[in-house]
Amino acid sequence: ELHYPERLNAAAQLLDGPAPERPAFHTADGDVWTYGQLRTRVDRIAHVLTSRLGVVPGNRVLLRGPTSPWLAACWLAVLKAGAVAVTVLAQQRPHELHTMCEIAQVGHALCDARSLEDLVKADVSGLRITTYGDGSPDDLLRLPAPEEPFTPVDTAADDVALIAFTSGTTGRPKGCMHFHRDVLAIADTFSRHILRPGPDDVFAGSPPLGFTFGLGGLVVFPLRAGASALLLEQAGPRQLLPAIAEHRVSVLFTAPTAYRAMLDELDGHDTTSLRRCVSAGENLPAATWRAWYERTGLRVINGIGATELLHIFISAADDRIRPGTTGVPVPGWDARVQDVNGVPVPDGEPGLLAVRGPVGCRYLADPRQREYVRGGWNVTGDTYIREPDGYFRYVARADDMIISAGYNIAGPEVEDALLRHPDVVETAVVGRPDEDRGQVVVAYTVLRAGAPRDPEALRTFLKSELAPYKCPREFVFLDALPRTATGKLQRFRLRTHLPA
Ligand code: 3SK
Repeated sequence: ELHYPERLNAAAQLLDGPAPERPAFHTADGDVWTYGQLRTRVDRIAHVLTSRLGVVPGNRVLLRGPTSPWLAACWLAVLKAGAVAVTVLAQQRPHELHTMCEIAQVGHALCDARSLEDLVKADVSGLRITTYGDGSPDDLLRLPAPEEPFTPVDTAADDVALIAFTSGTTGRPKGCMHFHRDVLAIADTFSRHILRPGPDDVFAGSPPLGFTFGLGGLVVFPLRAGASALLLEQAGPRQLLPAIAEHRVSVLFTAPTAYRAMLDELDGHDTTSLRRCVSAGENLPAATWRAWYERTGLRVINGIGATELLHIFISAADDRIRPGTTGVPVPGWDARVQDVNGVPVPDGEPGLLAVRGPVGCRYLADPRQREYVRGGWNVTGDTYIREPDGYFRYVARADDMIISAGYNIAGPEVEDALLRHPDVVETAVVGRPDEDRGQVVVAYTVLRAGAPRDPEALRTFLKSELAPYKCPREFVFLDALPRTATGKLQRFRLRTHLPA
């Protein structure tokens, strides 16, 4: 069990410790921020926040911009000043920003000058926006501030430190409140036990800092270990591969789609610095795991996390990895599979994943809290099977089960089989309403450039991989699958035939 003191400021904890000359952040163009420089810059921003902008403990401060050391420094400064960081994605549009600011009652925003336009258009009443990065006289980074160290605000361990938004794959966004101790708890559970990082590790990856997957993997975990992170503004597979070689990245965070895309581009790239490859955000098909292992010799660490629970709570490392499963509860976490009434189902049978641990879901003023937290368990909305030896196997999002002619079909199982076909790059398998069968299986598929769009060839291939009732009735070929800003597949768009 984790024990933290009653008074705790997560930012102060993350920043204190490493020698000032040690690297904290690297950028694509070779800039290095040492821990000494990071501390000085964070303290400057905290002084500006409190003495010039009038931010007081508990105020909610929106942070918006592409991934950069400055964005990370702003996040740390907000926490150090006892305020609450409201993290959003650079891609979020005015209407979404307006809603999130309204829900979180945001009064201040620190915004990368390049991401300003949509925030202004969001037209949030009373919002005081301060920009950084354009070098103008009122740039946050040029505003006069005391040069001395900033004394961290004496926050309680269970004061709110951040509000992270999840829209799931549909619906009005929900703001998830997380405490100062939660920030440390994700590092002291998943990172400490699964990644086991040391000060020489270099973290990098694709999730943005506005997504808690990225905030944990690229800021909290490296700093908690006294290690460093490469913060890339552009972090698609094309940028990641050369960056891994150039910066000797050792811990990689990305999603299954990016592992698949990198496999296509791997030739000629040096990945020998990699020690840990983490995949989360959506289910990692066994086919992708095997392909990455065959090409790199690296065993991808799969994980399931949630914005509601801040980071990953089921995973496995090294020899404990079992491809095709997510793993076992991370030390400190407890998980089970239950029915809709909260009664555990026997091992080997599908049911709803329920977890509890050091971080819990706390939606900000949202009645959906009652659906997510039931009887002390966080019910994530995923269908899982617990194997008799305790491994958790993903089946589908709870609402992604396809029921066709009385058969229960898990879309991801069909997807996994399709991904074993050499021409298939990506696929999403959903149910379409059908008068006779209830639903029929439809496979939305992205093929390798130049591959023939031949449903019969795929059907023939699948017949050797799956029971016939699971084989898609229909194939729809797309250039790309519809995804949310955090990269999650929007199955509802496919189910309801909404355009990408
Ligand atoms: O998949 C997610 O939603 C997630 C959220 C937070 C941290 C990690 C992950 C994978």
